[in-house]
Amino acid sequence: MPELIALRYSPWSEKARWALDHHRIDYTETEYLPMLGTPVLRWRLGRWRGPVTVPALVDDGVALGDSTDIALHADAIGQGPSLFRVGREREMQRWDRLAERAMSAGRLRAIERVLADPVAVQESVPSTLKALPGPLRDSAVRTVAQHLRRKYPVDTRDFETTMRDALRQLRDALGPGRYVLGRFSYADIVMAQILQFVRPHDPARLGLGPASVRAWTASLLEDEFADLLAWRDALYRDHRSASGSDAPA
Ligand SMILES: N[C@@H](CCC(=O)N[C@@H](CS)C(=O)NCC(=O)O)C(=O)O
Repeated sequence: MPELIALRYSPWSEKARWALDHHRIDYTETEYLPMLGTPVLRWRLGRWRGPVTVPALVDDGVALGDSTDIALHADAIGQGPSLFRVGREREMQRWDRLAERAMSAGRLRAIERVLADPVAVQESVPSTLKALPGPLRDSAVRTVAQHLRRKYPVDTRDFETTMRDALRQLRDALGPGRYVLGRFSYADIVMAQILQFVRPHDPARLGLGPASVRAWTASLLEDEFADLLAWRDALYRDHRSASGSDAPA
């Protein structure tokens, strides 16, 4: 059975999970421990140089270390309608790149805000480290957060400009419709994920506590993009049930 190595709360992992669930693929999920889990991740991917990230999917000789590659693989082996539109590959890549930029800006902001709030730091302790004494647990979270900040530097520190630009493009693309490319596709999934950094959807499922939700939320953008938050919530309702699979058409 395919194994997804993922970070429970990460929007990148959710992109892959959503595509796998959409195609009704059975898989197991292993929680990745940032930094400490890197040697094992390298071994699972057979990749000894360069950065390795999650989500990663290991499936019978196939080792994929990128969320979009996992979604394409799910499309190839799974059931149900494709999430990729033939002839619109360039547009899809453009949305994926736009989402990547917005999520990277969101991640940097969220990391900094978590580090500034001791309660959010405590909430971020992975379950495998919960048994450590308090100060050690907190310093483990801080070390990992600083590692992530160094590993994923972003061009712009201006979260709001980057996010606002991406969200306006999303709004224009949707127009009066429901889907970025006319029908439900991977472009909707990736653009829904950027809204995690405006207001996280279903934080309990992702293991995000209240202080972490506050750290991730951008109240200034919440009102301005209330229509897109409603769009995202409807997308989850109609295309991703609690068990993960799409609701019946
Ligand atoms: N382009 C990659 C980016 C994935 C990515 O940025 N993953 C982050 C999620 S926060 C990660 O692996 N962080 C933990 C680490 O780098 O150790 C993808 O789409 O899969």
